[in-house]
Amino acid sequence: MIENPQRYTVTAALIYANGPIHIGHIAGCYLPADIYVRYLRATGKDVAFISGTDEHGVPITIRAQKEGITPQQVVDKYYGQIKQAFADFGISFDVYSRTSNKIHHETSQEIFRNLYEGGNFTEEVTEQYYDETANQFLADRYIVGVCPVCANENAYGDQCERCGSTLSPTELREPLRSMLSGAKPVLKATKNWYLPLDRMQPRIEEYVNSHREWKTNVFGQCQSWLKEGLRPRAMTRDLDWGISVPLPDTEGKVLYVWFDAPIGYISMTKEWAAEQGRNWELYWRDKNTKLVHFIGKDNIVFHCIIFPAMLMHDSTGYILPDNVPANEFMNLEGDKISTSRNWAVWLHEYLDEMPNKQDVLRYVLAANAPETKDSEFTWKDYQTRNNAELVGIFGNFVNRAFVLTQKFCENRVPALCEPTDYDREVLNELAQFPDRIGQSIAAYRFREGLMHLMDLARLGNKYLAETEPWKVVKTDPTRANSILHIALQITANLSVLCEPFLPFTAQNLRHQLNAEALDKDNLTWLNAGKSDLLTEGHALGQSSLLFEKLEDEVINKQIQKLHDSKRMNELATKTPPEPKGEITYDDFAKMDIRIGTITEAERVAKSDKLLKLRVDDGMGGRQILSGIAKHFTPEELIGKQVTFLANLAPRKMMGLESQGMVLMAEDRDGSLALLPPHKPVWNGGSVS
Ligand code: B3M
Ligand code: ZN
Repeated sequence: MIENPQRYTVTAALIYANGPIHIGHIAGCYLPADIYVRYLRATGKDVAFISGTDEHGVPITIRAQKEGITPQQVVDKYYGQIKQAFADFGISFDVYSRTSNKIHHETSQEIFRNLYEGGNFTEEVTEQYYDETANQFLADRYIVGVCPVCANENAYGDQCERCGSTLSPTELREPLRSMLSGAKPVLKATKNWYLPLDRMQPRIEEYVNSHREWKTNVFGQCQSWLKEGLRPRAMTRDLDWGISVPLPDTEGKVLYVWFDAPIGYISMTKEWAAEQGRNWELYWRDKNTKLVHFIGKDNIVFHCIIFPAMLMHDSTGYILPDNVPANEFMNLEGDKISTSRNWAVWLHEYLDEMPNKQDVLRYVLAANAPETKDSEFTWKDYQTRNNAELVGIFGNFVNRAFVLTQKFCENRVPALCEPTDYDREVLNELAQFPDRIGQSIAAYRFREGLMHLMDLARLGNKYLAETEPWKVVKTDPTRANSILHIALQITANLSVLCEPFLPFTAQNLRHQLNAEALDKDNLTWLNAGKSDLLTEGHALGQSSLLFEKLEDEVINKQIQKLHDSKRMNELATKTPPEPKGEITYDDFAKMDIRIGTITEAERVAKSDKLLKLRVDDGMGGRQILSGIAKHFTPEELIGKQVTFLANLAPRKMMGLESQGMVLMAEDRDGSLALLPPHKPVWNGGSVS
């Protein structure tokens, strides 16, 4: 671990540009990264915060196939959307770029060449599945076959979605068809370049073992890979979407997406540095630079083993990741977040539907971040944390400090007089917070840091509750002023210390404190902890509530939306019932089907299913019992024409006789529909 770095290169995973981002991505990776970087900047550190979209690989081509557009169209569409959502959410990247840029292609090819020339690849000819109709080798995802574990006939070459097994194409019991053309895949020889990780293991092991300070989940995962023994991994693939391999006779091959993607951090740093007139090499080659990768847990091996292996074998001299504080996953309302099942809270939709509530989501996701184990987001918890914590603790304290100052001190910061012992105790406590919060953030314990921040607001509330300035003012106005002075200093400290977590609130609070009229160094992290952030006599700005209470209605709407989308999704995959066996015309002609009108309808006592219907059948009327009470109210049926089976043998139900059966159509979602003729016809008219 680098103890006193001169500068920081902080990266957040390059998400595939094949769909929008959801709260799981944010809680797992982008929010912790942003909190960390904002804290570094606040403490005056030199930091480059790098991210962008990963625009290569099979996930992009799959999406293109699904949407019926080209891979280029896919990445163009999602790059813009993702970048905008991050910006609106206050993720403060220094650069947000893309791996389709020229500089990235060049940088990736250069590193590939460096490794090649250094003798760090092995060439291997292997048999890979090939689609003879599409004239293409097939990525694992494009091969459909029989799962060796559960016999599912629609398993993919990389995974069976029925039983969840991770597979390789040769493990499929039988490769049945190519997703490109439907043809049966055949094996064909092909040459690719491999990173001989087996050979490189000792050096990688030494590197990983020098980082026992890594989070247990991260270190543990690395150890288990190493223990199993690393295997060579192909760094080129037979695919037509990606960066071409910078070697002769490699047509139809591209760099493996996990080779080029992490290099994106480097090429994007180059873009940023060029724009800023800085030297990118300081951020990637200087030993005093601390390199930190924020990612989700599914990317650990690539960032802790494969990328470092590439960097350490490139003789041009790169630094290695100093830390990879990967998080676990965040679940949603009791279920795994799933893009394909549309079980997610999408960031761009949240920003639309909950305007100006970025910090509420940032707060809830940070308070509940999956730092050490999977965690869970629920809208109820979101509501409670907003109402009880942001409104009830943070907002409440700040609001009281402002309102009392307006009331008793003409909205100016009053003087501090001789502090009492209790004042001193509170001020001493206040002085601890910047370090306390900072240490948590620096150690990647963001939940803990946020808890400390809220403790400062709690301290403020407690101080006001115990000193009661609104009472004291009647007998000792000087003392009341002094109390408010301290309360305002706590407020000013909150505005500084909340910034990494709640940047919009920090901005708002600064404005309400009229920070613009203060010396610009006053409200800074380096100054925080002190009790003179606000000068005596300083005029405060106009105050307003920082947070507002969220009513059940708003929350229930979000919950309903989630469940609706899940239902829609389930319905979309449902198929009509299996066909029944053949019948003859005579079989059909035996049925006496007729039209009638329901003239009376009522519930059958003691049954929650049955309705008793009176049907005008043109022959004096009849009684039919129908198990549709859950679908219709009696009132809505009266007067409706229906189709019914007239010659069904009478049956007794709940002691009542049913003379026939009303026919219904069943919809995809299980709801029922009556079958009236398309124009009114006479009762008793037959259907044939
Ligand atoms: N694109 C996987 C993902 O989006 C991959 C991350 C690359 S980080 C260099 O989860
Ligand atoms: Zn399976």
